[in-house]
Amino acid sequence: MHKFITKYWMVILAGVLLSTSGLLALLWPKKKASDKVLDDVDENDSDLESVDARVIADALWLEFDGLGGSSGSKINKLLKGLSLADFKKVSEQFGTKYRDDILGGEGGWLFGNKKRDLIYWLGAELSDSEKMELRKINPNIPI
Ligand SMILES: [Ca+2]
Repeated sequence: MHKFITKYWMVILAGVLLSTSGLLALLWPKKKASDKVLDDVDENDSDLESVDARVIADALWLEFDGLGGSSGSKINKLLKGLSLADFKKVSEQFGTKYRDDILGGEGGWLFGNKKRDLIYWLGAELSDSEKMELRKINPNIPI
């Protein structure tokens, strides 16, 4: 038995870690899915014209679509001053787009990736420090 443990301790440890993390994932309280955050927001509370929401959504897409991450300062400029209702309008104009999470741009449909909404794209394109910066500049943005 002792020999067995010394020989396979890494395998045993990995097994224990895996089953523990699996159990934790099951028991952990579920965070509200990012695509549900805007469900209760009424876009009629927004004064942003649909055409302006469209312009912002298009500019965000232009920034996102490039390979790798986005420039946080450009994203911040686009989202500055938006209310949550404004953001919902922009998000609706943005719609959902395939993201290749390896290359960081549009794509990945070959690998069965899902179409992603604006909140997902923001989370994936910005680094942790850029997200912090965005939250500081506009705490309404739900990322
Ligand atoms: Ca990108």
